[in-house]
This record gives sequence, structure tokens and C-alpha cells, in this order.
Amino acid sequence: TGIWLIPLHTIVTPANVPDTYELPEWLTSMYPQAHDDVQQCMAQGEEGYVLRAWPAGNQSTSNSHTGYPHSTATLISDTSSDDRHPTASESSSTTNTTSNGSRLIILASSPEGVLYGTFHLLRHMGTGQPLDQLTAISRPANRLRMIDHWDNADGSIERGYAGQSFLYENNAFTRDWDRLHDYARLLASTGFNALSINNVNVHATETLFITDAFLPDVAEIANILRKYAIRLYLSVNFAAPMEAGGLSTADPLDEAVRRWWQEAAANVYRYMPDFGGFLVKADSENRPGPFTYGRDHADGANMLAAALEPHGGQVIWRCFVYNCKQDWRDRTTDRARAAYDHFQPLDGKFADNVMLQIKNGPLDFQVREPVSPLFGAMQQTHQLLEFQITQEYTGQQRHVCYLVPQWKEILDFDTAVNDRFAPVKQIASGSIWQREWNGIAAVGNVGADGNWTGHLLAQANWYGLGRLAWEPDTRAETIAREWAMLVFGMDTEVVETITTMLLDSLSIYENYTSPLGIGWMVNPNHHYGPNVDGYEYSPWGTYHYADHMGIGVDRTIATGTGYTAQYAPINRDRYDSLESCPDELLLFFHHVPYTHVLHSGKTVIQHIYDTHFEGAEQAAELIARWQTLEGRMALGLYTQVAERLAEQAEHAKEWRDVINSYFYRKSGIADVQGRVIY
Ligand code: GCW
Repeated sequence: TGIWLIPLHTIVTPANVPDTYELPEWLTSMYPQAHDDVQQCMAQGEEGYVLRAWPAGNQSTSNSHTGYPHSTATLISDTSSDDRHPTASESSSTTNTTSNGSRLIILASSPEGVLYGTFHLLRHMGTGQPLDQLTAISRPANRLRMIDHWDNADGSIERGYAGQSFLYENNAFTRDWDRLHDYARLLASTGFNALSINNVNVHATETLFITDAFLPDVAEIANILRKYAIRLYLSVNFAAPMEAGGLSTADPLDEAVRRWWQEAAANVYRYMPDFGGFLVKADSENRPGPFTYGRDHADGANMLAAALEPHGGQVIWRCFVYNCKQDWRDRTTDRARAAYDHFQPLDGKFADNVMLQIKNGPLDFQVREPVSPLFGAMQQTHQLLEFQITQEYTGQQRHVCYLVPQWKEILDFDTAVNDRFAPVKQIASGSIWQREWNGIAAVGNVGADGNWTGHLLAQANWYGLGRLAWEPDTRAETIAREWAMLVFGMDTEVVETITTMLLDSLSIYENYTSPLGIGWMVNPNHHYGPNVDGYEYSPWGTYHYADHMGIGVDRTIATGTGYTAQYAPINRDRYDSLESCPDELLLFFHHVPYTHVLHSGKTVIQHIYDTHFEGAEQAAELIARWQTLEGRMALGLYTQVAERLAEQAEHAKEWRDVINSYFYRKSGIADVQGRVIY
């Protein structure tokens, strides 16, 4: 097969498309669709591409490439030369999947587009699809498709479950460029185009990443990422002017502080002309921020935006701002309200190169939360949706928990702002209000472990986030199956078993952990394993208020914290009323007696018992399902997953028994099926 890469700008330029342009004769004669595809391709924008295969006999088979312009085409099946004219024998060479003389074209208006088109082709081949009928026209739905690392310079990873960092050790860069190269290729293969390389909690060493002490290393990383069209971002410390610059203040309105950031930014751009920008966690969980100086978040973000603006950089400012020192006796403060209360009033006040990064839910990446009401509530602000790929609260990559179905639900959620259909995916992408700089960012789940993600099956989450950020309408099942084929090959039984295990895993995990949207119930600090009261009398603001009568947080307007009022009317009313609130979020919004009857017909207490018995059984069944694959894959792959599934099943029992016993003892209500509760 001749595979042709046509850098479109050598044939046409955006200026002469679609009005008048001419394609060279050699191209149109061998490529019947050329005119249509060029039009389509230009419409896909910078990162899009057109992939097209057409069979032999449909085009001129002459070997005359006379007049074929130098450097407009490359035969990528030949690795010895990048830039020469194909010979007749090369361009008609065959593969197993296409007929003699068929051709395949990757058409894009930029090198990035060619890159993504190439990965599309590899994915197509890797999932066993025939080449000869391939037609694909694609562009990313989201401009920014980003991974945030929470790696620290000492080599640890905050919430990392796949070994140490491969970026840092002992307060220096590992300089493991080979691994980084592999990493960049993996990222690009699923469409990521941005990477923030250090934890949003910026400690002493990382504060200096924007100084000459570390910029040479940072720039080397950027050089590798650039080959795969990935822009590098850095998390910065809001107090850097003091901690790195020796100033006496970090007040965003102070002239010396503003100048310090301007110079720091200019210096960063001397090393990396295409540097993406700064990611900032400010006034959150003990990090410094503008509040110290009586300023607001717009003051803080805009100060950094002004420093980056001359260089084309951006500020990504996180909305994860809440009081982590509240008094558990105070029932009026509701952590869920915090992001909206802090940021919504600032809509319209942020500079154009500021994006607000908003966690998917109002709390913190629980297995079940409603969508953050901030989406849709800031129509004049660039917004970035933040997901967490690393499984902090969803089994820490010791349990299998395929998160794509959860992300899909969030992306598809209709915020109904302005009484119109306004799903989160259109707000994240910016398409709803024609905003250019929007997208999806996610906390990564990789580390130095050989399989990247600790649990092999956790790779599917990383892969899945990339695929969703490119095209949010891709089905969770399609993504799971694709990933399984790309990793394990084409054995149907293997692929189908893994696909269904992945698809079932989220509800299994939800079944045996905290019920009905209440969240938490984990051990404080490390967040692994059950502890119903772990955060009940703590300053972090995460409570369930269970007593002998009932459980749940009243967030209604009439009797609760009023959180429901942060949603557009349709959603507000649905959540506010006990009758219409969906079961799976009931305890997030309402405090109810254990005898309250759900829409499912069960009481709350019986639902807790049933789901926990069922979840632990399902976790045990995962082992049996996996065992059917023994001998059908490399032993090392088989065993590493088998070991984790065994641990998960044991741990699911612990969850079951802790949760069931706790609520049995609180409520005194027996299980109708009389199963063992301790
Ligand atoms: O999910 C919580 C984590 C913190 C994290 C914080 C954040 C990086 O428990 O470890 O800090 O959120 O998102 O900033």
C-alpha cells in the first residue's frame, strides 16, 4: 500500500480555500476524491485530518511521477527517506489487508494533523479493521486536552499509585528521556496536547522550576514533548516572588510583584518559545493566594495573565477553593457550595488568557457526585473541566474501576442554563458560547511502574480520557474494546471478557463503597479503605450526619444549605424535591430516615445492605471472569491482574462488612434476608 502524507499547505493555503485553488494534476489523477477531501480537511482546522483509502483500479496506475513536486509527499512505509519521490514499485506495494495498488492518504493542514491522522491509522490497524475502505474525517472537540501531573521533585507523586515519579528523584530531574519519549508518544496517540509536569501543590524545589536553576531541564522536556505536539505547562507557587524572588509580598496589585512575574515569564519563554503557561492552585488547602492581601481570584489570575500575555501563554486557575478548616459543629457551612460561591460572582472579570479549571463535581472526585453547578454559571469565562484519572477515591489502582462511563455521564449532563440544552461537554469544549480556549484537563495516573499505571486495567482510564477529550461522543464500550484490542490483540474471548469487566467495574465499586451519593467514608489522609466516620468530626467539611434515625446532607433550599439553588431551575427543582431527586444522589441532597423508600421500592437501609452484599460478590466474580483468560495472554499480564483482583475481592468484603455493620448498629434494623452482619 502506498501511504501518502500530503502537507496541505504545500498545495493550497487557507487563503485560497475554499474559493479558488488548483490541485496539481498528479494528485487529482491518482486521487479521485482530492477536491472534496481538501475542502473537508480545511474545515477540520489545525489539528484535524482526513484519512482516505481507495482501492486499486480507481486511479491512474502509471508510474509517471513527472512533475511531482519535491517535498509534497512522503511514503511513510519507507523509513530510509523522508522526502523523496516514491517509485512505482513502492507506491503499489501491498500489505495483507489491502489489494495491490490501493492507496491511502492522510491529509492535514498542519504537522499535528498528520500526527493524529497517523495514530488514527495505527489504531484502525491495531483493532483489526480493513484498510481498503477506510474513510475518516476528524477534529478534536476540545482545544485543550491536558494531563496534570501531581509529581513532586523528591520523586513522590501526590495520589500516585503506579510507583514513583519518572520525571523526578531527589529534588532533581531523572533525565530519563527515553521513558519521556515513550510517554509523549503514548499521550499523542490518544490525542493529548498539553502536559503540566509538576504538582499543583508547589513546594520549595518546584517553586524554582521557573528560574534558571531548573529551566534548562524543563526545556529539554519541552523539546521532547514538542515532537508530539504537546505543550508544556508548569504549576507555579503564588508566593514565588517571595520564596524565589526575595520580595516581601506576593500581593497581585503590587508593582514590584507584577514586574517579578513579567520577568519570570519572559525568562521562561527564552527557554521555551511555545511554553503553554501557568497552572495555579491558590488559596486552597493551605496554599498561598490573593486572599492574604485582601484581593480576589480575578486579581490573582489576571496578574499572571498579564505576565504571560505578550508571549501567548495562558493561566489555568483552579476553582478547588474551600475552607478546609471549618468546624464540624457548624452546619451552615457547606463545602459543596464553595467553588460556585467564590467564582460565580467573578464572571466576566477574568482576562482572555485565563481559563478556570473546575473539578467535575462540587466536592472531590468521589465515585458519585452531582455535576459542579459552576459549569454553565460563568458564561463569560473560559472553562476547563477537570477529571481525575488517578483513582484516589476509586480504588487507588488496586481495584479495577473503569471511569469512562462516569465521565460520559458528566459530559452528557444537561446544565439547562438559559433554559436551553446545554450539556457539560459543550461547555467544556466552549462550543456553546463559541469560546476558543476551553477543554478538558485530568490528573494523570502514571508512574515509574513497568506497566505505567500499577493496575494494568487502569491504562484504560488514561486511554479513555484521551479519546473522550478528542471526541466526547465516543461510547464507553467502544473505548474499552479498542483499548483491550490494542493491548491484548484480537482474541475475541479476551477482548469481550475484558470489555465487559471494565464496563461493570464502576457500578461494582460503587456498590460496595459509600452509598447513594454520600461519598467519602474513607480513611483520612491516604483515602484507601472504609472508615465511615473518618471525616465526620473533621475540619475538611465532608460529613454524612448519620444517627440512629437516618443519614444524608440536607442541601435543599427550604431546610438545608441551599446548595441546590446553584443549579439552573430544572436541575434545582429536580434535586431539591425528595420525590424527584434521583436515588443515586439521594443522600448528597437530602437527610432521610433509614426507612425512606427509594424509587427502586427498597428502603434506604435495605439498599445499603443489598448493594454491599452484591458488590462484594461481584468483586469475587471478577476473579472467576479473569480466570477464563488464563493461557490466552502472556503469563506476566495475566498474573499481575489476577493478583490485584484477588486483593480487590478481599478488600470489597472489608468494605461490605464495615459499612453494613456500621449502619446495622446505628439503625438497629435487620437485613430482610437475614444475612450475616457483624
Ligand atoms: O483530591 C484532593 C487531593 C489532594 C489534592 C487536591 C487538589 C493536589 O486529596 O491531594 O492536592 O485534591 O485537587 O488540589
